Amino acid sequence: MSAPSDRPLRIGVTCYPTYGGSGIVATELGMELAARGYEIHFITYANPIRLDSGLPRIYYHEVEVASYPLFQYPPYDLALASRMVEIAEWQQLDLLHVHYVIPHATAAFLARSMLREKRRLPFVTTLHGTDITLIGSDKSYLPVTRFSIEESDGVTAISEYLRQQTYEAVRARKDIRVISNFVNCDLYRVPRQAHEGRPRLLHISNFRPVKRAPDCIRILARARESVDCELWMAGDGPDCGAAERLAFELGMHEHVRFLGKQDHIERLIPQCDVLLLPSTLESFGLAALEAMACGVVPVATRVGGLPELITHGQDGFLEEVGDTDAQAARAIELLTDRDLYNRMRRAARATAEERFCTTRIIPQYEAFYREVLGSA
Ligand code: GMT
Repeated sequence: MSAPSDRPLRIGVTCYPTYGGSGIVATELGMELAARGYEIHFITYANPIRLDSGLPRIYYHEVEVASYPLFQYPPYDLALASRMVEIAEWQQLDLLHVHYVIPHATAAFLARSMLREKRRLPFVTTLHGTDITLIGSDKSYLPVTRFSIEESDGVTAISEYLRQQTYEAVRARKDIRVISNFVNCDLYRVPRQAHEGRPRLLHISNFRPVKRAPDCIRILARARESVDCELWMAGDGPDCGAAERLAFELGMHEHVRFLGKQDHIERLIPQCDVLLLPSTLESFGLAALEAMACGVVPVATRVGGLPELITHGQDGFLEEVGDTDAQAARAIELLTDRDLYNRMRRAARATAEERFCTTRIIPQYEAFYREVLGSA
């Protein structure tokens, strides 16, 4: 069977649906492709967050994992592979696109192998970050991570940093195409009017230790020595309690709002001025890009793929991990120097529009699918 050139592709998408940036990117990519005429079949254990299933050409197929007294660990990856096979056959899928290596690329490899005699089912794997830098580099998963990458019909990474890491930490012998994360610049917009109330810092994350969420409280405390500002913390996760406790300890609790998980982050961001991203590591930093598209200037750390997104002093600031004084000083600069702030917010929006808008990035995925189908 050759690559279908006369009709939009039918793609099966697997991601972590409820948690983290990789699921968000997978979901938004699926919706963008569906809007361009593709048929998108999400094969996941739950309905992906941010998925608008009312959209045409979007389908959701739940992966059910049967439990059995013998199974101390129910084998999700096997249930996923079986479901991929089933959906590929029923829906005549052209390819699978899996996000995050473990176990999604491994399950896709299994599905492709199971269908070998009947039909072709190539799969594309997108690397997002911790699948390489944490899980993939851990010795218990390294061999299967390397194998699953090398067996993929096509591999993409969300930044040049992550591509290099995959070669260095996982020693995968595979061509890896860098296709950056993206933002819909029509949805994420600069507000026409300034928001009401005090200047506002924002943090968005899943509050895993890698995000260093409590640093945001320290930055707020230091910034408040110079500016009467407040902090909004959006999202939920393991460090949420620690951040809240620290807010009380530092006497900041009246100046911080914990908002929990947000369905419409594009409505929240424009109500803020500065995004704080003090992470130990970010392979890309999607929250920073979404903020930039809304003209909210990021103060982030000089790690991973962030320098590929943020040009220090131009469209955001980059400081060292843990140096909350330096990060606070940048926030103060932005909140007190109107000219600087206006210049940087325009530059941030321009970066989002000119380099990372869906109109630029989605066609790169479309071309990559055709390439993979042409050569698989
Ligand atoms: O840490 C997260 O936010 C979740 C994690 C994931 O793998 O689900 O995010 C990674 O992928 C995001 C989307 O591509 C990137 O924007 C994040 O930088 C990356 N996180 C890390 O590298 C720690």
